[in-house]
Amino acid sequence: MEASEGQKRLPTVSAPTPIEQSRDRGQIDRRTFLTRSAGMAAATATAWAAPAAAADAPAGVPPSMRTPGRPMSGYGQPSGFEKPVARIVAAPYGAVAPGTGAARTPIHALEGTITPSGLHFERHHNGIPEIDPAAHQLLIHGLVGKPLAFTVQALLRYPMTSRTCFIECAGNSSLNTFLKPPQVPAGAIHGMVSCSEWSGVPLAVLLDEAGVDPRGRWLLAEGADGAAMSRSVPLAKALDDAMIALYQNGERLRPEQGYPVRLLLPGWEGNMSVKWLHRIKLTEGPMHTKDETSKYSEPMPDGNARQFTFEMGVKSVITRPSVGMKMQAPGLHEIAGLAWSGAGKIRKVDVSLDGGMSWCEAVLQEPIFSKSLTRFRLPWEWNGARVQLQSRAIDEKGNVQPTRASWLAQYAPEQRYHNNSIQTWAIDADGGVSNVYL
Ligand SMILES: Nc1nc2c(c(=O)[nH]1)N[C@H]1C(S)=C(S)[C@@H](COP(=O)(O)O)O[C@H]1N2
Ligand SMILES: [Mo]
Repeated sequence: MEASEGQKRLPTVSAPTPIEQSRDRGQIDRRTFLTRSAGMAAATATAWAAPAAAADAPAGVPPSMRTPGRPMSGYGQPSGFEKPVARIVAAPYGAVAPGTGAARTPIHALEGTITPSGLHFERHHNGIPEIDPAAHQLLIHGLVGKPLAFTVQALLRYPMTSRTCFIECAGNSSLNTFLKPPQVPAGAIHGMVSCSEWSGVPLAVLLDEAGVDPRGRWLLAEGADGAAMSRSVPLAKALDDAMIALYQNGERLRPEQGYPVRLLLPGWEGNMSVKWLHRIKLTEGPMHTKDETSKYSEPMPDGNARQFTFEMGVKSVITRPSVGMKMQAPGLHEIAGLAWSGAGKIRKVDVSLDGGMSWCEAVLQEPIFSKSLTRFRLPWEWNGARVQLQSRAIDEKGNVQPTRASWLAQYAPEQRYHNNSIQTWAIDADGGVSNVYL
């Protein structure tokens, strides 16, 4: 047999070469690490996950090579081996209103920056309406020269544009405002954020056709769902980068994301990206709808409330390691996570192993898009001791992600929106990960 012939050992598997450590907790100087690992790659002498020693012989012939594979299909599905990757559904009103609530993206189970469409988070105020595109229209009226009604077919004829951006619910990460830190996966806490490539028609083009009256400084956007979700949007945003989105990651919008038409306001609180959009009315001022008074305003310590806090703050979270994972063994690991800002591009992400006392700069994965999820990574040698992992994002406008204490201090005690504060994951000597408040 071939396998018995060459029993020579591959030179691949050896303990990781010691690497200079900038701190006693095992934080590696990134440049040193990267230079060395590049050199070692050629010599194939680095073992991140201690692969088993193998004989220097051709691999055996697995069953998959002995038979033809299964046929093609019209629409691909994830591997059956990956079935547990699913949204985390929370329906707080149960059977009374099963479509009201949220289903979060399992960000801890994903890589890269684009959220698969079937895993984009869902947030509905009265379920997902079933809308026949042939019967649906988008009306632009109010303070315009000429009210216009666009069929979906008409919208699809316009020149389109594509852009990548995140959508984040203002209520994302509100679990971390509870008294005790919830011991649930990162996606269950921070998964009301997702990132897609959206395609559609710039709202500015349609407004130009309707002709905005100079008195029209705001617009009301209303959805055709059972919640009649509606928000007031300043005209400046509508003319800047607002999109009438028709496609998501190359295919038509998913019903959960607003099929057949949604408003997309990049970087602004998800609530304003009105789904199942059927009406835009130009107005002189904001309408103070139920969705922007009873909700999506933030009570302050002095009894006043902030209203129209449109932009989502600069934020990051380490997705690996995080709660539910276990460090297999001391040695080389990659810390990986997501950063984003409603103000533009992410400029820098720092990682701390000691609960924010010292910081090391992570590597940002290119390309970095404005108002989009950005992947950061940091190679790290865990020595088996307890650490407190944090990440802190800084955006191109110089905004810095706040600590939990400084974020909380801005608001009345029960305030839960716009929580962009720093997340701490503690890793214990047994490799278990827990959520801690610092
Ligand atoms: N018509 C309508 N639009 C809506 C909502 C809704 O319930 N109805 N939910 C809003 C909220 S609160 C958020 S966070 C985003 C969520 O978008 P997604 O479900 O595509 O992730 O849609 C917004 N647009
Ligand atoms: Mo939301």
